[in-house]
Amino acid sequence: QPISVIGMPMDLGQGRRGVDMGPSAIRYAKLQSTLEALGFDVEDLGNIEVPSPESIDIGENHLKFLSAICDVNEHLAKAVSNVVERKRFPLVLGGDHSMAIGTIAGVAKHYENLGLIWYDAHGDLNTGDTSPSGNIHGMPLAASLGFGHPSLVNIGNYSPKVKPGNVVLIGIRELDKGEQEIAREIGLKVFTMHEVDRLGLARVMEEALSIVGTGTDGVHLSLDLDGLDPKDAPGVGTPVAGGITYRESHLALEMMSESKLITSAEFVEVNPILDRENMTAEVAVALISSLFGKKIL
Ligand code: DIR
Ligand code: MN
Ligand code: MN
Ligand code: MN
Repeated sequence: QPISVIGMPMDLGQGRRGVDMGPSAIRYAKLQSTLEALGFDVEDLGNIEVPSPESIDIGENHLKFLSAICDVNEHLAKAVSNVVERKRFPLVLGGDHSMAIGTIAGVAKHYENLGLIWYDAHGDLNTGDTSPSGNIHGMPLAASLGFGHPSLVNIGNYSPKVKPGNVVLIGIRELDKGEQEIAREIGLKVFTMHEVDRLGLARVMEEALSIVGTGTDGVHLSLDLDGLDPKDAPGVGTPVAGGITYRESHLALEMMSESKLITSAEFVEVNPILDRENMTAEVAVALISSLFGKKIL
């Protein structure tokens, strides 16, 4: 299937500068030529326009930059939706994770029952009421499930985008109080680092793929680079020790590739300012190659 790349230079959803340069860093790490070498037809649609934080009002402190984030996510949703309509695979580069609200809004309206893999150190299950930071990058999974501020929940003019039973979280090792409560309440399937250690990543992926592949008609992958261990992916704004390794992550994406379930993907939170020699963007491109079927032999 042909691939369409969209850059989302979003940094309004969190407090550290530089993540707006993530899409450039991933392109600089040879994304397009790498995918073309695998035999794919790749078009790059460029970046969605995102205002710089200096140029706009931060608004309320528990939902920082709410109105601008909603505006740019509407634009992203339209761009992603157009790609799906053209029967191409949307590959979105970020940018902080608040952009997932737009990506998923653009994808989910084309599926009756979208599956969702949330690969992250964090649950991103906060709402304006539970968030300790007011950073909207900690809220996109909640918003996609229909929880939180109406403006976030209703991006694309419909809600919810996904059902709890079609979602798996992988790599989780930091949940705020309110996030634990909502995860339990709605019965989310969370593969924390405890399960990764206990079962091994292969077993976790088998279970995860069986959940998102049952009764669904498409699966979106939302991969936050901070799901990986900071030793392997240091260029992220909110690193958490004890993460999924580089090798385990390759296995995870190879298994996703073999499953043939994934119909859209985003790779987010790459921050080249915090990185070492663009290593995290290079990891993103390497993982994207595995997702698109790169084999060693
Ligand atoms: C924290 C951090 N749970 C928050 N979230 C992050 O601000 O809501 N998500 N870093 O990726
Ligand atoms: Mn606008
Ligand atoms: Mn995270
Ligand atoms: Mn995240």
